[in-house]
Amino acid sequence: MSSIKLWYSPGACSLAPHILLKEIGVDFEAIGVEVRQGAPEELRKVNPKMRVPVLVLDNEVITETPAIMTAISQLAPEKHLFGKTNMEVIHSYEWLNWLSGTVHVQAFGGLFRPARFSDDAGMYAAIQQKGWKTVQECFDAVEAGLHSAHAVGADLTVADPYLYVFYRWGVSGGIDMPARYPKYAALVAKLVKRSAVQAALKDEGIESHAPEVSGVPVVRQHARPLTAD
Ligand SMILES: N[C@@H](CCC(=O)N[C@@H](CS)C(=O)NCC(=O)O)C(=O)O
Repeated sequence: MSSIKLWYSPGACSLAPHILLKEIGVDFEAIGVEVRQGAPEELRKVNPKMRVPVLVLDNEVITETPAIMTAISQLAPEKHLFGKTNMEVIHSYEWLNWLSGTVHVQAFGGLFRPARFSDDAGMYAAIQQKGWKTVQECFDAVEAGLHSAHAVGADLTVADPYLYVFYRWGVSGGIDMPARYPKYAALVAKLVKRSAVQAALKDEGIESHAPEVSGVPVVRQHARPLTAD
């Protein structure tokens, strides 16, 4: 592979593949754009869907986070980023599909981007309220679905950095994540110790939003649900 490029936006879902590229230790170019107020026009030439992340391997353009994670994993099969056994691979895809389709698009999409769900601006508040409720239901499901410091198996897989993205968004939204979701917080506390995570955060110029090792959260705020990351 002679050229690897990742289009990302600071703190967006693209943080997950950004971390994975650091994990596998390849040289790549990280191209930052800001999408909070909508994707910039320059993104259209590489992804007509106007979304990050976008991975470009030589001349091959890959969009959609689960596909991008699959491509990164295939660059370093020895890292077993989808797990070591067939069942771990299956569970990794189970997490990816749910995180991408339900947690991101349905829950946070309703909260941050109500215009995707209705052309009637009068509906936005109701859509955001439902999105906020769904976010918390999803976090309850994450907490119930975690049984160790990793989402799948005994080591890091693609599910861990993807879960981290939504943990950060939960903190940004004012949820006391360590108090309400201690297993989720423990996964994040362990994850952020990795040099790959620290390097990706530094590149993106963002805070970790991770709990202190002691379990005392860095951020304690009252619920402030209707803000975008
Ligand atoms: N289905 C896509 C969703 C990507 C997506 O929605 N990315 C957000 C950032 S987290 C984005 O680019 N938003 C720009 C916009 O909505 O204009 C994936 O899984 O990669």
